[in-house]
Amino acid sequence: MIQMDWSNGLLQPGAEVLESVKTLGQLDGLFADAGAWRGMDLNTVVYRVQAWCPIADGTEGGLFWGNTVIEPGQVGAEYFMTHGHFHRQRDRAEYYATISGEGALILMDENRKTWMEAMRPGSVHFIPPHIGHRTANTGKAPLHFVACWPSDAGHDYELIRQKGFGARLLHVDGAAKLVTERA
Ligand code: S6P
Ligand code: ZN
Repeated sequence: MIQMDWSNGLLQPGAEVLESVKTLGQLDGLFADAGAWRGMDLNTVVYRVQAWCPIADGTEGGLFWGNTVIEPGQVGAEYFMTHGHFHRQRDRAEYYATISGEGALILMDENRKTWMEAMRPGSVHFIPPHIGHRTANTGKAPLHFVACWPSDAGHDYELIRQKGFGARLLHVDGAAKLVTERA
């Protein structure tokens, strides 16, 4: 058992809780506007993740629990966002549930068809098998959400690192708009 603060999703640190922080500098190449990225303080924290892994990574039949906090911000017109990934075992699904803030869950199938679901306090999202997923903060406050995924899902970042998603979430005319990448 561990303790979670339901007001923000944060887990009590412990031996089974892994923590990571991603700064702008660690997200080189993620955002479309490289010029805007270079002009920013690269020590700026974009997002933090905690993952409770009570059994070994890769174990079939188990579950992991985690939370993500994405800071508000933009690189050029593009909202602060996570790397995004497919699960290494592509047929593994996942749940996300939003605690606070406003954002978007960006989803992409294996043919690069990309769509989004709005994230708001209380929204619960099912990420189906075979679907790449990334989250972005479209609001002015931190976006907090929790997640639950199979312990044998694994993470495949490579495909998305190389090709990105089929669309980017941009701030256009005062609103969040999913803009399709040109081929
Ligand atoms: C794990 C789950 C989340 C993400 C986190 C950061 O399956 O989807 O905990 O790891 O939101 O995103 P990313 O793409 O950097 O792992
Ligand atoms: Zn995932």
